[in-house]
Amino acid sequence: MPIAITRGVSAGIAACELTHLERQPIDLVLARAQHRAYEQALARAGCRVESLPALDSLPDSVFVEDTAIVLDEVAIVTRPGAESRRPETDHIAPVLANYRRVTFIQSPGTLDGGDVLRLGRRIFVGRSGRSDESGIEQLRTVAWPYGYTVTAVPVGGCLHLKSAVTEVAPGVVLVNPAWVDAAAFGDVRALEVDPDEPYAANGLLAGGRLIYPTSFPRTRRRLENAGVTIEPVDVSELQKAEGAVTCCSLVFAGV
Ligand code: CIR
Repeated sequence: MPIAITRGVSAGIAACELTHLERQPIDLVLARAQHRAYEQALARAGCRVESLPALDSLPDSVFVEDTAIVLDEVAIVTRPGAESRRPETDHIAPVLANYRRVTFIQSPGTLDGGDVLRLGRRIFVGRSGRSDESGIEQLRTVAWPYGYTVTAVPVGGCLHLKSAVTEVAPGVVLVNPAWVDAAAFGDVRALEVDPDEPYAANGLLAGGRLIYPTSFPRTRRRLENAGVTIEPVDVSELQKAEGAVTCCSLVFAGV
């Protein structure tokens, strides 16, 4: 059974990092209800959800994806590009130690899990404002002995690589071509987001279905026409914090 690690929404989320969005008021009660519904969607998809307590002094800590990369063989705790987010990693490392050997990205390298897209044994890392050459090289050093390739990918106009591309079915990616060139991913089928929905490329594949925001109906139609089964979630409040659906969990194979 896959494991999905999540963390409750911080009471301090209003002070989250923002790069491409204007700050808007976030309804904490609604954000927490939406987050619980997201956890239920993960459970319906067949995951065992390990829901960690909110960390009220760390505004972005609901976005656990950025704190680690969990491969079948090893977990790599990141060193997030935003300084305010670095203390989050102290809270994820002991949890992951229950499942995997844990390694750490070391200073001065930076790496956000949101920049890391794994397609089988191929790992792609966005060269974004959050992840640098040293972080990418350190990930490569840990992953290559297990047979993974690690390829840096230029990404622009968005926060992370996975703002621009995610896997929506085996061998199928959903991309915003304005932010990343799908040719980087080689032999995959690439679907494009609707041009009116630039933020629509982030979906979370779990248990054969795609956990996907309700806010992108045009792209959703494209996905359904391509045969993708959608599990809809409303994450409007987390989107105001520049979050999406992959960022709120770490999903990996159980042991
Ligand atoms: C940040 O800027 O770090 C947060 N406000 C949003 C992080 C979203 N994470 C993700 O897409 N993996």
